[in-house]
Amino acid sequence: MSKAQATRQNDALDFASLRADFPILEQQIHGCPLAYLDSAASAQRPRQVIDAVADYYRNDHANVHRGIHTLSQRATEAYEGARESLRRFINAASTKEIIFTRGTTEAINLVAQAYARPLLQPGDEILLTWMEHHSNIVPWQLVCEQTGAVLKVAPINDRGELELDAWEKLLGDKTRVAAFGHISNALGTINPVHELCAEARRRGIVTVIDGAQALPHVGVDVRSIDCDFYAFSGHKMYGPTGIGVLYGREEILQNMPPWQGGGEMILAVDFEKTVYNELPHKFEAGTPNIAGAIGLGAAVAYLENIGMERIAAHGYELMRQASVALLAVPGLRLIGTAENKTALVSFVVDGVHPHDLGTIADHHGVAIRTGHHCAMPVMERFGLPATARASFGIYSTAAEIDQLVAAVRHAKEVLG
Ligand code: 7TS
Repeated sequence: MSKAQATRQNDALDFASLRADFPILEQQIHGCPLAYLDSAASAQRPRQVIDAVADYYRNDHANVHRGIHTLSQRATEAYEGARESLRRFINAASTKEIIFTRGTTEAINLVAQAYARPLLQPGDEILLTWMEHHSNIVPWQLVCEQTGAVLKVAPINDRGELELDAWEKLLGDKTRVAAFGHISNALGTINPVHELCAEARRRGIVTVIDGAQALPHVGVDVRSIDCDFYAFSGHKMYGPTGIGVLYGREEILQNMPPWQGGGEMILAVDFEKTVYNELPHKFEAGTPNIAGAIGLGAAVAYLENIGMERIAAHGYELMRQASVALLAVPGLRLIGTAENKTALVSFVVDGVHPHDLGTIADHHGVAIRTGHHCAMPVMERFGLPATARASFGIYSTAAEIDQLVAAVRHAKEVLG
């Protein structure tokens, strides 16, 4: 065995041992070991995250930023400590740039309403791509309806890659915002975000990146990417649901009006005038998801401990193995074959509806997502109503890929 092979094998063993951190994976479904291959929809949580949330509720819970009593101080420290963990994780310049939201969806809506809406004039343009999740489409459509701005959409090729020349040509004098995903949830494509942001920056166009699928799989450095906004969700990166982050460049956030009004986001209120709180609190109206932020901080610590480079290599390797194994099934076609791709496989099988495939897979203990994956334009681009999608997490194994392939072969036998 070569040294490289031995390292790979050791790494595979290490990753398999991580499974013990995820209690939910220990169960059987329909008498088979659970193969959870739906991490792109929501990843599972390790004990470390579950314990951090439970410990917080058991020992430290109180409202944040308000009380001088001990519990409130502890809760505030833990909440703000999580913000610092997230700042470090994505290499933001300041915790003022880390706004806690409910998730990616809320983060993008915040940008559309508090950044874009006051700025947009009729005829201004917002540039999207054909591979976006609905949460990076609909908030922009809403703001277009409110302002008279128009959406432009850059095409993707048959492999599911963004057509870069076409994207660049669509950046015009009227483009105010370019919004794009870092990694596609329907295709697995990794977009060249550094290049896209550099091109937009040259033209003074603000960039908004949907990073929901990137944070769990690749190291993200917002200063190296040089984006203006970057949105992501905790639950896809092994943290709790109902918590996520909007990163925004400080100088832009400073000049934006608040989005929602209420407690936490003010310094002083009277009926004539309200003085808004400083960043990031200006954008966090109301009691926040304190336990969620603390759980997300624990998820970041967990990921940092493994190392994002190793995690990226693992996700790529599982995608590669699954692609090879699935392509050996007659009549199976992969949807999304980008050169630069990771951590999931979308596919269709001749004569088998993806939903039937999903049901049969479940009877084999295999959890996959079937449908349009909240990316209907992608389905339209490939002329399909739906695909089946297996998506991987740090706990996913080669044995689960075998289980998936056996389920697909069985579905084909029964239905194909
Ligand atoms: N953007 C991308 C690329 C996503 O994959 C998702 C969720 C979202 C945004 C929305 O994230 P949320 O946490 O605000 O809901 N994607 C999926 C999926 O692929 N299957 O279920 C949800």
